[in-house]
Amino acid sequence: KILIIGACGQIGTELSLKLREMHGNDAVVASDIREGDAELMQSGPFEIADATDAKLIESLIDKYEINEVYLMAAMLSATAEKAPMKAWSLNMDSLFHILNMAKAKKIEKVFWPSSIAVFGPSTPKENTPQSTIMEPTTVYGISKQTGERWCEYFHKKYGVDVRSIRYPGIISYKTLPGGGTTDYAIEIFHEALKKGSYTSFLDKDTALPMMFMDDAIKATVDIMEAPAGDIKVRSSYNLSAMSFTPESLAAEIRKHIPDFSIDYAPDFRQEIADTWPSSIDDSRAREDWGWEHNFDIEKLTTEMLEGIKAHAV
Ligand code: VAH
Repeated sequence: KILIIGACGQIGTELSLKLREMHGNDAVVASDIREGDAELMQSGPFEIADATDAKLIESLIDKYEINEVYLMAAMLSATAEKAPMKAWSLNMDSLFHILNMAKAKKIEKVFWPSSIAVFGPSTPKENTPQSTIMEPTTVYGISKQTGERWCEYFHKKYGVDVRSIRYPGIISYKTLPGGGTTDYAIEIFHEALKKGSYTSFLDKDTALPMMFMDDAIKATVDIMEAPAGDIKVRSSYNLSAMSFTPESLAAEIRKHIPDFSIDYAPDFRQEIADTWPSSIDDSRAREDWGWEHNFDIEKLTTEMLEGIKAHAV
């Protein structure tokens, strides 16, 4: 049985629904600190739980006889800069609890998401390699990089089967993201449909690695289903699908909404984005466990515009 912690977040929601579709509704326990998507809460077991409350998480693991945990709770980059210590405790304590439960053999397999935010200003920006200089300058990036080191440590030292991906910016329409630097690439679609215009908080030529949600879910399911021996990187895998700038995304949207206009008012998030890679070399994920992406910027734009229209009430 599977436990998702942070099941009401942007990725958690769609991941939980996908895992329920694959394994059956009762086999996937969704948990979060707050309530979320109605379909998610009604389709199977749901528990309110704080990811930092080790006792409560352990009691859920016992109650449902959980053997696999997806730890999706985290404070994202922009929000974490505003509450550094709170972000650090949420992002790190939740991970330690799960790694220690896996070490104690209470659970067999763990998924923990990392991010391209582990890289920093001294990292090669183009085609960033799997192993390279990593000097992250954000609280979120520091927590993800530290988390990666601990995942590898628990694997090497105690044989914990923990698997991880460095997600790029994830674009989706079902659940909104909570306080990331890549969120502009979601807001832009909503505003394009609502108002025909958008003011971007990142500058026009800020290129960042991005991915459509379906690809992110596929990667997560694929890495978790791969034979343990294929997962050779036990810190976290580089993962990539596309890279674009606000300007090139706006041009793509104009193919559907010709009058769409964009202007730029960079805020504190620009500084964060400037420290991250613009494109990622994910050949290790492709070689080791057969990663392949399906969505490029064209397909992403069509899906987003149609998805938001279909979801609007
Ligand atoms: C953020 N979307 O902007 C997240 C992410 C690629 C960065 O992990 O904080």
